[in-house]
Amino acid sequence: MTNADVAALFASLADLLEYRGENAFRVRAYRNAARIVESLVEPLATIRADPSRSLEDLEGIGADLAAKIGTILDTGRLPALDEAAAGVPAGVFAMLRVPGLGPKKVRALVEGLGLETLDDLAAACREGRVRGVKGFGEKTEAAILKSLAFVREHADERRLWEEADALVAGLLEWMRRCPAVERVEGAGSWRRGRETVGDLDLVAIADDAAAVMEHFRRWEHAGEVLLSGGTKTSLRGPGGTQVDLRVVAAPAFGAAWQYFTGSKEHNVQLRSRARDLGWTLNEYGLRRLESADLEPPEATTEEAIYRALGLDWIPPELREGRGEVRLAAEGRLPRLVEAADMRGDLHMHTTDTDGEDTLADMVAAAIRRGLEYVAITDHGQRVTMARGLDETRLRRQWERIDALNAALAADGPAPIVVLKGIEVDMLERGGLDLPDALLAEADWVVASLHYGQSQPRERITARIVEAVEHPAVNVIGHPTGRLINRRPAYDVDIEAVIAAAARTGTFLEINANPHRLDLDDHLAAAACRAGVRVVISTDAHSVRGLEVMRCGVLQARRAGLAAADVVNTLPWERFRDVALGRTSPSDAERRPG
Ligand code: DGT
Ligand code: CA
Ligand code: CA
Ligand code: ZN
Repeated sequence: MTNADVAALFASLADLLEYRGENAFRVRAYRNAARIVESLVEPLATIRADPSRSLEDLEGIGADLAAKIGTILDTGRLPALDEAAAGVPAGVFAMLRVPGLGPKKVRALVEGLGLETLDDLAAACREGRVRGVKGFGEKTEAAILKSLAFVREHADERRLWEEADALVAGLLEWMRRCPAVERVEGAGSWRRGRETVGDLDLVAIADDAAAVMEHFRRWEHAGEVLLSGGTKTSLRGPGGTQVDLRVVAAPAFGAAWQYFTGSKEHNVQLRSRARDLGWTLNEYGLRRLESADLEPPEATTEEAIYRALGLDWIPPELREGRGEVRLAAEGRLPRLVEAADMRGDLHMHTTDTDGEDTLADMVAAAIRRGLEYVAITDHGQRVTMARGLDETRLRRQWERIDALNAALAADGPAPIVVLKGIEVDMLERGGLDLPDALLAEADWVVASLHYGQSQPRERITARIVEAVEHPAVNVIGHPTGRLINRRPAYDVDIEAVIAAAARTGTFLEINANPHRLDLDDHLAAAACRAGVRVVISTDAHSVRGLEVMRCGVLQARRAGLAAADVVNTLPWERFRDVALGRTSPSDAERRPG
């Protein structure tokens, strides 16, 4: 049971008591208890396990609450809550979570209309029955319906990392404008680069925590304040996303930033390592288990915390409890690939198919991004919706690429090499959507599966393995086809695909589009272990689309990949020699400046 779990139980109890119309004093006491527990930085279990301390020493926690917390920690249950819930329709809890509906309103609705579930509530709103209840009008009815639709749409939905990143960037900028803030950083799953992010976590250094909280609540996107304590404030940001801000003193910043970056699993492993070494670790720092009065090691930086535990500093992307602690102990952490390592982008579209920007614009943008080579990979003819290219149109595009390369090299060394590529489609019946002889002339071939995605596992696997084995195919695009939050991967034996890629030297893509990130971190790591090299590609459909390379790099980092594991970190000449081995680029002499 975490502090948050305990707090949630008290908050539910307060809601239920209020719903039942019980003594307002008791309601307030439990609501306060929830707030106090939630804003504690130290785990309740730690305090309780320490024989020299008592839960009752915590401000605002008396004997009764301390006993209830003890019961929760031991049993996971709060008996008073079970009692209060007896006879209350199960749907009441869900109704209490509808924005704008407090316990009193919910009770009026449940009793006035005999509602039992959220669906009942929605139906009552639609049928105009809610406005008949005392205290409700047409406006409230409409507002409830809107809230219900929103809650339903976004329940359990985690934000894509890129969206979360935009929020964090804006929020950090805002918080850094607060004079009381000495330093503020993002933590949690955002910092670890997870493909989706639940809530946002910020850690700040300040002496005047109240001033920081006040500034936070004035953020332009700040919505409902969920919790406001001395060291922690939680509120809803855009789209209902929760943001947690914690304020600590400078000497504990490293410990707090480490703790709130997580992951939970990683922290559990660190704590257990600390215990083995005779320390206790929490968000305040490290203390000697036996002699608490010994001067503790400094906790100002994360490095200091890891160092004190005999570990190299671990990049946040690796902090998932997947063996990184052992590697850090043995000094064997990989040197992870960085965005600055990327030299080429090998999957992008233009206005010739479904891109928004022209060939010339895409190449100009790639030059501005400092890339040494790009492959233009518009869709093959099977993708009719995107006006996929047939042989004639593809050859015409290649002529324009030849001309563009010549123009780029007209006065001195070309700033970039443009490869003549194609994204061929794996046909439903097998085979590719353009002739082999044509593909043999391409500099770079991406093979993707867009149609027949619901075929049985053997069919899908056979189609992809066939493409892997095709002599002209360099890389498999978005190998599993998943779309985050929207569509699961197709049913494919990905291990067979990885094995075939290892056998044939075909590359597998990490598609950097934040909706795809395909291969994901686990599969990219598996591919790498099997000896497959990956290509990180943007699959850009516009100039702006080229920016998502960093999302793909994050995913590769989470997979533990070094630059050497990623083909398009190679400088042009090495890339040409090593990666284009099986095809012959039309002009191997071309060199960027
Ligand atoms: P999310 O928000 O679901 O995408 O994932 P996180 O990892 O950001 O999780 P969150 O926001 O619940 O907590 C942020 C970090 O705080 C988490 O990664 C580790 C730390 N943390 C929170 N609660 C606990 C806990 O009960 N035990 C431990 N060891 N760490 C915790
Ligand atoms: Ca979080
Ligand atoms: Ca959080
Ligand atoms: Zn594409």
